[in-house]
Amino acid sequence: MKKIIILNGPNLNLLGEREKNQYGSFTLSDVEKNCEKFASKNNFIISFYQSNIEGEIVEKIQNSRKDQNGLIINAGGYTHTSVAIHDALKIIKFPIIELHITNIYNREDFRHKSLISNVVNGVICGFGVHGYIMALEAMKKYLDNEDR
Ligand code: CA2
Repeated sequence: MKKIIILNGPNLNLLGEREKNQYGSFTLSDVEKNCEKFASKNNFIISFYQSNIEGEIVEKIQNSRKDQNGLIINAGGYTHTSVAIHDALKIIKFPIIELHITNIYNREDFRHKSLISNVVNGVICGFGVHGYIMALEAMKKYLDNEDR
């Protein structure tokens, strides 16, 4: 069975607790349950990880390189600042999907630049937490076709 890791960056542990008009009222644990449902229907093994610490995310990406088949990342605020996460993603040989709950292009200017978009296969943003399922569907397509 194919293994997919879903990484979430800073502050996403608070999803559903505040800024509900922007991010919706689902919690990260609701999102995880939904992803688990999709995974079991589609014969994937998924693992879910959240950290507020840049270095921990870098280590998780590095450690995934030998035992995963796909990686989905919502790097949160680090999307716009982290050369270290960019560099870690660059070493990955399997498909990577960048994901954002909100449309980062209709928000503040500082969110318009992603430092990771140029080292991923595709980007999903602006579809709320449904984006996580969209990313899994996209990943399924990549893995079925054995692309990259
Ligand atoms: O839209 C996204 O998914 C973001 O990656 C979320 C980041 C933001 O810095 C990016 O520009 C876009 C922020 C995560 C904050 O997460 C919270 C959500 C709801 C409640 C509290 C925190």
